[in-house]
This record gives sequence, structure tokens and C-alpha cells, in this order.
Amino acid sequence: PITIRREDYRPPDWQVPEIALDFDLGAERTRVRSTLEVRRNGVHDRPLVLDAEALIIVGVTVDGSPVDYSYEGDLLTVPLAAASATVETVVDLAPRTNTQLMGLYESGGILCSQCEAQGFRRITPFPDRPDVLTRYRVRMTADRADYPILLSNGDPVGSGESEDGRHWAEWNDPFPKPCYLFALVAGDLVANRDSFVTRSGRKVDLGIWVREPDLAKTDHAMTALKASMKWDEDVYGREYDLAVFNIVAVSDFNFGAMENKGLNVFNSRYILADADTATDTDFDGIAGVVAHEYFHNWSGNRITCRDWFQLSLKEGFTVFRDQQFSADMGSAAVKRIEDVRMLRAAQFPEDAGPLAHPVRPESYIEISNFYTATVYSKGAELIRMMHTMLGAERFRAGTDLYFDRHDGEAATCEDFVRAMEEGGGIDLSGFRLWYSQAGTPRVRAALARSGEERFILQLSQDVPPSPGQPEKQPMPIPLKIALFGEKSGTKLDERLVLFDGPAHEIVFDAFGERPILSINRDFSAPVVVETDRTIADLAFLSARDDNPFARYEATQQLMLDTLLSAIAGSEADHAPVIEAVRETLADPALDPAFVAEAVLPPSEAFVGDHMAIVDPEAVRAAREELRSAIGRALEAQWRAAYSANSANRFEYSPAGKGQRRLRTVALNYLMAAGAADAPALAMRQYGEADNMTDRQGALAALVSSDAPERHGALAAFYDRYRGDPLVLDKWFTVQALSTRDDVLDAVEALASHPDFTLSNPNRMRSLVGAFAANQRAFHDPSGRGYAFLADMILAVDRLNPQTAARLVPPLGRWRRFDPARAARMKSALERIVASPGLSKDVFEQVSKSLI
Ligand code: HT7
Ligand code: ZN
Repeated sequence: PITIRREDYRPPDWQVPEIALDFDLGAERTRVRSTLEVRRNGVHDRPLVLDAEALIIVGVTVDGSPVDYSYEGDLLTVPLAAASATVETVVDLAPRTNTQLMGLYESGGILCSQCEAQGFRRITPFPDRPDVLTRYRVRMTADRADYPILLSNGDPVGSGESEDGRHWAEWNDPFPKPCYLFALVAGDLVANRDSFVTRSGRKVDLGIWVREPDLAKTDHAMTALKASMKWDEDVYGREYDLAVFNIVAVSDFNFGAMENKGLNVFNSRYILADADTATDTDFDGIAGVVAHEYFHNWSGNRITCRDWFQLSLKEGFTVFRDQQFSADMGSAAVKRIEDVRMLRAAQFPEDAGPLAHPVRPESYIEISNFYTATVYSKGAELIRMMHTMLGAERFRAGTDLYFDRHDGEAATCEDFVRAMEEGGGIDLSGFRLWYSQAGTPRVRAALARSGEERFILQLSQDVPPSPGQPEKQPMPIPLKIALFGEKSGTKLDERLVLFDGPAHEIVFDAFGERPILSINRDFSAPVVVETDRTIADLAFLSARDDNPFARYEATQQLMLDTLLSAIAGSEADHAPVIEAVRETLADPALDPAFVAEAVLPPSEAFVGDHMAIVDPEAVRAAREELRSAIGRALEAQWRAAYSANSANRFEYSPAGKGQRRLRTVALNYLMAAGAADAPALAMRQYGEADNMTDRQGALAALVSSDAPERHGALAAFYDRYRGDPLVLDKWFTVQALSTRDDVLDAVEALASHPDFTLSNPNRMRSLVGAFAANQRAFHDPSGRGYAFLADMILAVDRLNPQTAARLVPPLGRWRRFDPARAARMKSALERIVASPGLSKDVFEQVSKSLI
């Protein structure tokens, strides 16, 4: 396969200012007639080369005359002598057999498109690259009974009847866009309709389109959409620009959602919600993804990417924007904790493994493999660091300049940084390194007395090597720090330190008492911090730090240190953790949502990430022992927390969410304590729940236990929800994530369950993706977990290479495990790479994982 390199970028040979698309739609066969106005870009004599993948070419004409074209290796080459021409292509495709879910495909009887990153070439021949901006006019003709609704980008401009029960509709998008933002949907859909009046007084018609039985589950998404539209006006001064904004939900989708201009297409899991079927996490996810896709209208659509190496320009910035939105809509502290937990769970391991790449990658084989936690979440952290260094007002001056200067363009990460420098008044020369250098910096911080009068904070950093980058330069790291007096408990100092060399010292005059260091407050930089703080220091901060994130972090560090020393064979002293949890539970000033986060021990994977060689059994045992000790020591407190947070009426509100979360955390601690009545309590919670959060929480607690009730609860859940695919996904996931010893058997059996299918990405991930995230079960010493995943990857690859490739990273972590496991993981990878007919998606991930 060919490697594409950032340094090889050159502008397109031909621009396409206009396109007229005419679709004769059918699930078995769709005919696409495409009329391109093309214009030579610069002085050259190269032919027009159009990307065209898996298309049946019916005909090609230039200015109305047939032409001698060639179609080889996914490229359609059309000789053109003049500086401009009208090129018409006619092609056929078969949406029903398109299992890749890229291009035009069928999902639950709906015809829908997915073009990012390179799906448009599977619909019609076109220069499929984001720096070709085109105005689209789209006409669709389809059977009226099967496809009564015909949607595309922009505004509807006409519709009518055709012969034989067919009808047509025409849409026009006045904004030039790259072809990855093209969308088409045809189906039997109904809409939740609403409207939004923009700050300049324009009315926008909003529609969320779903299949009729799902209509009642769309109100939350609509509320989130309107809140997003208002928020983007208030916080970034960005107004929506078309008269119509439509969203369509489909069941088969490779990703979360897609920001096509004026016609977002969503994975139904990010639209459909009601109390009976969606958890609070689902509700939050819906609001976040609806906001994310809406915000792309400016950060991505009005200003798009010059090439795919610039992907984080739109994705990092838009993730940052959706994180800010969610923080403003609920608890900012809890949102930050969740975002950091995600970053550490997905991005830190990626940055430390064989697939590590910079936020702006230098090369790729298959761009779909670069929709990664690094490009998205670390990319968002880069924007956040600029926000931290500039402050809200100057950051806004920077984004205003960026939006004004580049509106209507295909821009680069460099353009964004330059706008921040000029608009915000800051020199970011050194900061650019964050875009080009992979790896998570490790910061060491030590605070020591120097003579009678002073304290010195010594900082040092190093950035580990990563593939292709053996030597690293020090990064500019903005660290929010504070010092607290050990005796007085008061804050003695607080500042933002920009630490940009290999080492740095900050001198503080004496305070009359020993200061305790609070560092990387709010997680101001995406780094790993190691300090010389004692257990007592961490306990102090856990109870008294006034920065909620730092307070959470201190408790986590306390738990992590306790777990690591137990794993290392020391006599486990659980007392400081128990006391910290006791204090957190007893603090009336704390919000239950925060408490629920702070009292949970770090995940098994996170603990493993802190070991030289991961020992999944030892991690599981130490963590379960700690949970059980906390459960037993604080049984009375857990009972009290359980009762105090057992509200009996569902309300989706920050307070309601926090109470439900803490309630189930308390239930889990009672289970861990071995309380005799805990399974009955879980069963009662399951039976009496008026919402999915409580029901799923109780089910998960039972499924991980030996309680005989677990079978009944699983069966009841299945019977109740077997007709609801999104809820059935939860049934698979809860079993794949169980902490029981028989998970592997259960997962293998579930893979043959009649409701399991590889062709639906949600269902496949609900079992296989969840299982691969269950550290203890996946890393079963027999290697059966690895063999199972390899079989799944190979089977999925035949249908949907993108989805298959996303399953590879857990196997790629072989260097982190003991030689026996590493050998089995490697041999699973070798078996995959030796398989005939492998996609380039899976090939890239597996071959890079073996190096
Ligand atoms: N911009 C969207 C990316 C996306 C995607 C990428 C690869 C394959 C399928 C896909 N569907 C959507 C999603 C987003 O970040 O908003
Ligand atoms: Zn996005």
C-alpha cells in the first residue's frame, strides 16, 4: 500500500467550482449523473484525474462529447485540453451490498451517505480531497412509497412527481464545500420539527428525522441542538447560516455522527433517548455529539482542512468547543474529570504505543486510521492550553481573527496558531512542537526547603521516544500550580508556570510552614506528573484542595500509590485511602456527582499503565481488595449514601445525575463489601427503577457478582429490551465487562447469539470492543482472548475494514506484557497480517503494531 506524506502536499490540478448531481435512487441500483464545471488550477498540462472507487462507469463526456477516458486503480483519468470544461460522468452503484458503510449505503431501509474522509469517490468520480471547494445542486428521484423523504445539503428548492410512483426533490447548497461534507438521505422518515431564531433574527427550520417508532425519543437531541446554536452565538459569536438544519439518525454507522453541511447524519445511539432506554451517560453523550456536529458548521465546514494531515484543525478545536459547551451545561468539574479520564484511557496508551503519532501526523496509509484519540482528544488539549495561556478574552480575539480571516477556505493548523498569535497577542513559536512531536511528556516535580528562608520547586521533563521520533525536544508546558500551608490549610501561592526547558526552578520565600504542592490543576497540560508528595500530602489535598480537579486527582493518586505498592508485594495499607473516601463522603459542600467520581479507584487499565510490565491478575486482585476494604470499612456510610440518593422520580438534571451515579457507586461498594443484602438491594433497584441508569447500574453490579439473582436479571433485561437494538447493545456490553472469571466463555457464547451480528458496528463494538477493554479477561494467560479478537478482526474486515481496524490497538500493546502474553499477542497479529485479502486499513494498523 502507498504511504501519503504531509510534505508531498501540492495544490489540486483542477478546481471544481460547481457540480450538479442527479441521483436515480434504488437500494439494488442507483445511477448517478454528475456534471462538473472544472477549471485548470495554475499553469500545467496534466489531465483531469478523478478519484473513483468501486464504481461501474456508464459513460463520460466532455462538453457534451464522449471522451477517451481510462479507469485504473481507483482513478478515472480524463484528457482535457482547455482551461475549463464541463465534464459529465454517469455511474452505477449498489447501496444494498455496500457493507463498508462508506459512500452510499442502506441502513434499515434508509439510503444514506457517508463521505468523510474518502467516501464521495464511492458515489461519483471526483477530486476527493478537502481543498476542492464546490457549490452543489442535487436532484434525487426515488420510489415515493419506499423513500417519501429526500434530503440533501443546503435548502430545498423544488420537488414533484415522476412516472411509475416515483418522485423527485432538488436541494441547493449556496456554500462551497469539500465533497466529504456532501450528504444524501432517502427514506421513510418522520421529523421532530422545531425552529431557532438566530441573533440577527433569521428563522431556521430544524428537523430531526427518524423512523416513526423512534420519534418520541428525539426531544433531548432537539433541546441540545437549540442550546448549541445559542451557545455558539454567545461564546464564539457564530451564527447559523442556512434556513434549514436537518439531522437524520441511522442504525448502521461507522462513527458517532457526521457534520455534513445542513444535513448531519447520526449514529442513532447519539440521537435516541428516553428515561426508560438511555442512561445519563447516553443523555450526556447525545448532547455532546449534537453540539460537536453543530459546532463543526464553523469549525470544519465554513473553514475546512487543506488536507487530512490538518484533521485536528477541525476535530481538536471542535472537541474543545463541545467540552466547553458540556461544562457550561452541567458540572464543569465533573466534565473535566470525565474528559481527562477518557484522555488517559485512550490517548495516553496510544501515545505510548506503536501507533503513536503527532496531533498533526506526517504520513498515513489509510486516513480513516487517523480519526484517533490523539487527533481528537490531545488535539483538544492543545487548544485548551492556548485558552489557558491566553485567558478567555484574548482566546476569543484569536478565534474571531481565525474565523474572519479563513472563512470559506481550506486551512491548516499553522493558520490557526498564527491567528491565535496575532489575535491573542502571544508568541507560540515553541508551542508548535505540540503539533509535531508525539509522546506524552513526563514531568517530575519536587518541592524542597532551601536553607531557612526559601523553598524551591524543581521541575524537569522528558518526552519518551515514539515511532519515527527517537529524540525529543522539551515541550512548553503550562502548569497551573498552588501551594497550601500544611498547618494553616490556607493557599499560600497560586500561579501559571510556563515550563519550556528540560529543567526549571521556581523559588518561593519561606511561608512559616511547610507548603504542599498542588500541580497541574484542572489538568492544565496533557502530561504525566510525578511528584515526591507523601501519602499525608495527598490525603491533605484530597480533603482541602480548592481546585476540584486537583482534589479528585489527589485521591486518585493516593489510591494508585496504594494499589501499586500492594501489587509490588508490600503489606497493603488501605487506611489512608479509606480515610480520604470517608472525608469525601462526609463533606456536605461536595456535589454528589463529584463525590461519585472521587471515591472510585482508578481503572484496572490505568493501574496497569503505571507498571513496567502489566500483570492483569495482580491488578485485578489488588483493586478488588481495595474496593472490598473501602466497602467494609465504610459500610454504614455507603448505606447512608445509598438511601440519601435514592430519589424516586427520574429527572435529567445535574443534581439528578449526580444522585443516581453516587447511588450505584454505593451499591457497588456494598456488593464489594460482601454485604449479605446487597444482591437483594440490587434486585430491588433493578425492579423499581424508573430509568435506565439505575436499571443498568443494578444489572452491572449483579452481573459481576456470584449472586444467583444475576441470571434472572439478565434474562429479564433481555426479554424487556430484545426489540430495542440500542438497549440490547448494553446487554452485550454489561456481560463483556463483567469482572467474573468466566467472561471469556460468556463472550465466546455471545458471539454465536442470534442477536449478535458483525455487520452492525454498534452491536459488534458492544461485545468485541467492550471485551477487549476488559483487561483481566482479554489478557487471559491462555491467549484465547487474543485469538478471539483476531478472528473477529478478520471476519469484520471482509465487511467493514474501518471498523475492523479500530479493533487492532489492544493487540498492539504486546510490549507492555510479560513474554508469554506478548508472544501470543504478536502471533495473533502475525496471523492477521498473513491473511489473504486484508484491507489496507487493517494492514496499516497491524503491520505498524508489529514493528
Ligand atoms: N467528522 C466526523 C468523522 C466521521 C468519520 C470518519 C471516518 C469514518 C466515518 C466517519 N463518520 C464520521 C465525525 C466528527 O468528528 O464529528
Ligand atoms: Zn468532529
